[in-house]
Parts: sequence; structure tokens; C-alpha cells
Amino acid sequence: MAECIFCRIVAGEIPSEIVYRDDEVVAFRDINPQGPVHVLVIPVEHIPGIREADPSKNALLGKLMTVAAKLAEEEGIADSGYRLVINQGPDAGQAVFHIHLHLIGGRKLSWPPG
Ligand code: DGP
Repeated sequence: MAECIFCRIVAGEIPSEIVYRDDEVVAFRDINPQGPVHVLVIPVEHIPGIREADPSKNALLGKLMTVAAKLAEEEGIADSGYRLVINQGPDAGQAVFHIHLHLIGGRKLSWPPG
């Protein structure tokens, strides 16, 4: 989708610090980090949110998790811990309608989230 910010990041039209890329998944640092490590892991395919993801996307969605776990190792936060978050819809504050998994860590994270 030409107007989607994250599709444009995937296409290289908007600069970002990409930390992982393959044919299906791209990960890049969040522009507004909520911790020392804040990476967004997204599918190359434009899927607006988890609501639009049918079971044919199960493997792709699972891959977001395993890529995030690999990046957590590389970022040095696997032992200290981290949070994986998908914001879905208005109450969760979803701002970008291209599904993305937040990998946040490098500090103590409070619970429940705000
Ligand atoms: P969410 O609320 O879950 O939809 O979070 C969207 C995240 O996307 C937010 O943490 C900021 C980040 N973001 C928005 N625009 C850009 C951008 O142009 N570049 C990067 N790197 N991150 C962005």
C-alpha cells in the first residue's frame, strides 16, 4: 500500500535503522523508543492488524515472534527480559495500520501497562 508508512519503510522510501530483513519479515528501530531497545518487527505483506490476519497467516505471525526473540539475543536483552506487544485498535493506541510486534527491553517494565 503506497500510503502505508511501514510499507514505505520496507520499500526503502522512508529511511529507518533496519536490524533484520528477509523475504517475509523486516525489523527496524522505533522512531520513538520506549526503552533502550525498541524494535518493530513487521511482515513485508501489508496486513492492517491482528483482526485482519486469518489462520493462513499463522506461520508468518509466528515468525514475527521468533525473529523478535533472535533480535533480543543480539541486542543483549534476552537474559534481562523484554516485552513483545501488539497494539490492536483504538483502546490500545494503534497508530500504524500495518501489523507490527514491538520488542521493548533494556529497562524494568511495569505491569499492568498504562
Ligand atoms: P502502534 O501504537 O503500536 O501503532 O505503534 C506505532 C509505532 O511506530 C510507534 O511506536 C512509533 C513507530 N513509528 C511511526 N512512524 C515511524 C517511522 O516513520 N519510522 C519508525 N522507525 N518508527 C515509526
